[in-house]
Amino acid sequence: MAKEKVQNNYDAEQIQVLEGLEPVRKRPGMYIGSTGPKGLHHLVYEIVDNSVDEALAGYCTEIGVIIHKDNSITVEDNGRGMPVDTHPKLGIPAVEVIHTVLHAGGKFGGGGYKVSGGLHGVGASVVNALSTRMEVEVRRDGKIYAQAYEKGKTVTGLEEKGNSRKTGSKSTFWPDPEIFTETTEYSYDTLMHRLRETAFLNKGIKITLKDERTGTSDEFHYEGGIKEFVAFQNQSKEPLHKDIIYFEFKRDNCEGEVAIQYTDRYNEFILAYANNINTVEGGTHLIGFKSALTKVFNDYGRKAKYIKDNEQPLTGDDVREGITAIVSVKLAEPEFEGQTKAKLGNTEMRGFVESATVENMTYFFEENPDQARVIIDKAIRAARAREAARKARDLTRRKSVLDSHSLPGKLADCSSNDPAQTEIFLVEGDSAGGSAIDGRDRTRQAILPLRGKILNVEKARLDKILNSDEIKNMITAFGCGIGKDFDIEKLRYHKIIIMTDADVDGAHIRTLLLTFFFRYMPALIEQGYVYAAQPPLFQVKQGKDIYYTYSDREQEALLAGLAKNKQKVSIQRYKGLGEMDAEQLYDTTMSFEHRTLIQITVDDATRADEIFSTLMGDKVAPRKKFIEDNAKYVKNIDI
Ligand code: 28F
Repeated sequence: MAKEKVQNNYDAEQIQVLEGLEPVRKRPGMYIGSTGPKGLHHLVYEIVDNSVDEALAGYCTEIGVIIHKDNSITVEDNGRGMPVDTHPKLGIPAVEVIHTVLHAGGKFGGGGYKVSGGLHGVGASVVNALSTRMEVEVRRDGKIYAQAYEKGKTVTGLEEKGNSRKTGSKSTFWPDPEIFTETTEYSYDTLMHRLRETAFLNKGIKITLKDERTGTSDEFHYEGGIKEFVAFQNQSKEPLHKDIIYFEFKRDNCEGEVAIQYTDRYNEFILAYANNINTVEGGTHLIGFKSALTKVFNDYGRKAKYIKDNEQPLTGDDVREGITAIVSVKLAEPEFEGQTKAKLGNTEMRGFVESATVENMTYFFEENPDQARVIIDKAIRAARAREAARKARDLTRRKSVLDSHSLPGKLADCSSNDPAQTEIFLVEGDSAGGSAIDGRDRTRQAILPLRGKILNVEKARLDKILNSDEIKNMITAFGCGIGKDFDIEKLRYHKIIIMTDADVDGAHIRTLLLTFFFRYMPALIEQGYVYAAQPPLFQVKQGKDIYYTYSDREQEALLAGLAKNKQKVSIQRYKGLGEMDAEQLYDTTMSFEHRTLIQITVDDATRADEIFSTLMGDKVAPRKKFIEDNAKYVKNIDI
């Protein structure tokens, strides 16, 4: 009697095949974070990460990314080529498993490990599920194979297309507009920044990006890896010492590398990565790095008698003043924690990074006593300034200027004290400030007039910053303190609206304010409390009708529309807020129903640090280049 064959012990992969990729299309946010622009760009990172893994395994040296005119994307590498042999259990080619089974292609079963991360390696199958079409081409074993999918479903067999002596993988995908309802348009800038970062983090890989919509292209190839990353981040700062400190370290199946260079700045800029993922929430590797720095500075500083025995030890803030550093670790089983899974949890990584950093920093200081002296001196000066700032703060606190119950005289506060309902306008100039005070909604709108330019905090230390009245008035009015004292819960207004003239000076004041917020109250920007008001550019009168327009394009459209009435129009171009009376200023720029506010956000701290240190720093060449590179994005410059 033939034994009845009961097949009911499906393994995980077979169950996944049965389920298909429907779960991904039902809840895409679970797999790529969001279906907005960030999620759209994650699709590219997922595919690129597979090529990066092939490079880290030692088989791929070049990765090419192309944005096509129809906003489809091609990623190509010169690795071994995805396997095409038939999967023993599923009876389909390995390349098809990789693209149709969720969480399949746990890349390297044995020796190597998957180190690049995207959203922690959800892989090509998710990209496939969220694309209307995906075409894959594999070159290996002297042949060219191809297969196509639509919304995650296989639509062709694995076909042989011809012969080739080269090896590698190429994927082209068309993001599904049903999923990416906000936009399916790729940002060259966004991809360029991430691909450059990836090239920095994986030394030796050549990554090219080409935009067929514009003809723009870039190539990133850094044999120096994160050492070149630090040099790049410091290009518009003054380095404090000649050498970029660099060391790498390995243990079992973990590896790490660190690059450090101090500059004349006062802020700290440290990027920490785990498996190429920017752990913006930090984690054990960063904790280990920071504690090692403090230990080495104090040990070496005391031994060299730079720090007297009776003097207080240097704090973490002191030793990190002016630091630019990249800490990058790669490990087999990373544990990502935190709100956005961007915090490394592996406890062993703290000791791993700490001991390597203590050993290598001590070695560098002992081998380069002159550079060590300069670096430690800066930390000692920072400690003294910290002391001075503390005294200044205590002093001002005694005068109770900084805390909120005695508000600065210049502040015209609002009557409501429910932060969620209230907003504060930072207004350039006393005349506009006066109009804003007269025209405002006194229940919900507070006005703080700013007299001219404020201090450029990019090049000033905290004790100097606390001497500026404009800065002190803002700190007091906001009520949430700054730096280490900052407490977002104490913020007195949930909208901070910068209202400056629509001219170059107004833009400069806005930039100075944003530099101050970004350096000393970053959470205000990160959590979306900061806005820029949009004053009108023109007032147009026709008969008794009055119109306001906010851009050249809007102005042209309005004039074209009014031309049909065959009636004279009079046009006034506003040169500054002060030209409007209180009622006009309120109606056009402040009123809840008519105004337009631009919310200030920081998507990428690396980028923001680059922009602020370039624009606000003291090196002219990088600033000139930045402005030339970005002038094309500026809408209305009045030359
Ligand atoms: C355009 C994106 O996806 N490149 C890839 C490889 C190479 C191998 C591989 C990938 C083994 C069985 C899991 C080849 N030969 N570029 C890419 N290149 N995946 S993805 O293997 C997949 C794993 O399934 C590869 C020998 N070993 C590995």
